[in-house]
Amino acid sequence: MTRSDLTDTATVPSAPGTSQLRVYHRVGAGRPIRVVWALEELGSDYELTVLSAEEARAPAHLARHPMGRVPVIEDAEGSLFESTALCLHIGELDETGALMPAAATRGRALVQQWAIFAMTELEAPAIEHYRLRESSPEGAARAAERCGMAASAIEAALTGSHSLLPAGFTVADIVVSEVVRVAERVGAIKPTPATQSYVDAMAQRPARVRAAARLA
Ligand SMILES: N[C@@H](CCC(=O)N[C@@H](CS)C(=O)NCC(=O)O)C(=O)O
Repeated sequence: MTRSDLTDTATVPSAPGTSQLRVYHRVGAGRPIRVVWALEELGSDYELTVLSAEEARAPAHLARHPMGRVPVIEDAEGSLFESTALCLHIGELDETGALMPAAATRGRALVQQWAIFAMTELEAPAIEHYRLRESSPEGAARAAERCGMAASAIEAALTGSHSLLPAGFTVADIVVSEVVRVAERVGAIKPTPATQSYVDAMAQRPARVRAAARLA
């Protein structure tokens, strides 16, 4: 892939035109920060393309994501999507293992467990809660109940610390803390002080602050 293949959208280069990795974001989208945060934690070189809503629905982006969504990453081999899958992939690519315990270890399994748990047991019902809030208050309440159970499980895993794994910060903390923020924002949960303290600590990590600034 050459840079000229990528000029169909507004581009904000991260470093002088050398990166093989591109992240697609859309103005106002909440999930791309997960991917950009992981890249910033690793000091990775990447470029950012910010799509308009119209560009996200255009054939060029539908070829990257079948539903025209973000985040998407693209490298010389092609494009990939799903924020959590992207975070796990980025963590795995890093040879230092800074964000991801070694393959086939209990630590790796726990990272995958919490990342998938957050997406399926908290983010999905949180979105359902939001969608049903007017048409079906009972359905919304049931979804919020599921969210509350998931949030309790996360809090129990934290055991007063600021990482899900006892060994420290991993990709799981990126995904889980961002999903907790989504659930709180849509009114599906009210985080306990312990969970809020975790989310606040995650938000203050320099890499997340840089990621938020890049996407602003
Ligand atoms: N499960 C997907 C959800 C992606 C998603 O819904 N992204 C939003 C922005 S945060 C989007 O592109 N929405 C546009 C649309 O729904 O058409 C992921 O985690 O990547």
